[in-house]
Amino acid sequence: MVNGHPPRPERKIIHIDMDAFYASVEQHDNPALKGLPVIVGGDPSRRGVVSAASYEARAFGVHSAMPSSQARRLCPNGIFLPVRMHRYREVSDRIFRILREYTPLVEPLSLDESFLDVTGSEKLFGPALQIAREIKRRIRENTDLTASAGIAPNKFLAKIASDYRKPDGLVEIKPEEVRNFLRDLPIAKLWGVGKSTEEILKGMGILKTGQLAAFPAEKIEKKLGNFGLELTALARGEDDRAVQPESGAKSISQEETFTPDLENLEQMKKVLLDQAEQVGWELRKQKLKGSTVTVKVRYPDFTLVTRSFTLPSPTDQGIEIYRTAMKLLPRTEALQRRARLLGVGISNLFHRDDPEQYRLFDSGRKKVEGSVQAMDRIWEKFGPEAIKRATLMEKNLTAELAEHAEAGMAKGSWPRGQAKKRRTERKKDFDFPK
Ligand code: TTP
Ligand code: MG
Ligand code: MG
Repeated sequence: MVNGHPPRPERKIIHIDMDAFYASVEQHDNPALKGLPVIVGGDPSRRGVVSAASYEARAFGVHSAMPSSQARRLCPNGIFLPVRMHRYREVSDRIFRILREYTPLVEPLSLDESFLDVTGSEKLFGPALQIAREIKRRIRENTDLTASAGIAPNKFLAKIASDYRKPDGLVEIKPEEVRNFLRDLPIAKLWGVGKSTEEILKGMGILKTGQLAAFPAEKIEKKLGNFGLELTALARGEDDRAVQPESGAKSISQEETFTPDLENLEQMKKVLLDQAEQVGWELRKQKLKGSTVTVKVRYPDFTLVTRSFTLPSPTDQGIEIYRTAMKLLPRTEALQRRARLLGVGISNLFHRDDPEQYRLFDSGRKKVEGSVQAMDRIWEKFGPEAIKRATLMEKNLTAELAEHAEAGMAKGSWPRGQAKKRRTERKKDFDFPK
């Protein structure tokens, strides 16, 4: 016993992350693309950004978050494909179903990534290493895709371990190996260390986590405050955070980063319409409706704002989400300051078949829903481009829904503290910085 505390039981955490996820799904769905440089993301001629690059494309230096135009210069023979979010979600659902068979303690970080606490599962399924191996095998059998897995006594180390031998990696860091493992790891691999923190630490002569672990904590605290102490703990392999299971989707959203920034209303309208339609499509596919619409803007100086509005009755209609987003946009400074990132999402979700909620819908809305169901069938047949044109031509429908949105604005309420809540919620959607 140290300081009167009983020793903590050793935990077994697995981190699973799919390899080149979106690109691998595309290669799976069209086997002719296997072995080729596949780049999934925004259109190179429309200021798009790369979402995912197959390992073949990475050999040319292409990576996520790079402008697609740059990717095309680096890899002129690359095969550029649009993002098909609904398809990646389908595959992701199948993966998560497998994961939940081994423990209820599954914390999703993004569509392709999660933590599992299997401390209590070892009695049933064998050692954590064996569980991870089996999960990888079953994912491969079930989806024909490869995952990388890391096993460690905490989340931070498990995440580092899964990244260590990508693709198709399987790495365990045992408690007695932690020190050795961290000795030569670059400090940029620590959670939360971005360019500026990296520079500060380098200025102190600290390049590797081993050096940070050995550095007097007070000196780090002087430079970086509490955050410095947290980093020092990580560098020493200490991370007590629990795996936090999450049940069901809390929000559905779309967002995109642009280079150069979006600078005028026309561009922003197009993007928001596109995104709102995708969100609506996703809601209807999952038989969900949502009532709080949120617009998210990142300005060129990287500050992030969100603005939300709660409709009086929930919706799954892209055009209604779009109209609401257009009312929210002027509550940001996107037009004055430009937008590096623009996104729209919906939260407060419930299942469409919930009778309690369905009462809320009036007959006018049902008529509109009929037209949209027809449009969904067009989408299924001809893809999002066709539906976008159809929506833009549907003047009557737009006008009708505009009325609904207008009425919603008048009767709805602005949720307090929404922006703050959203930010914490978003955190779960994002990957940790590498
Ligand atoms: P990642 O797991 O970060 O990357 P990846 O699966 O493509 O490649 P790997 O894990 O083998 O290094 O992200 C998962 C998916 O999330 C990715 O396929 C596409 C999407 N994504 C973006 O849309 N934008 C981004 O900037 C990143 C990093 C990922
Ligand atoms: Mg991945
Ligand atoms: Mg990931």
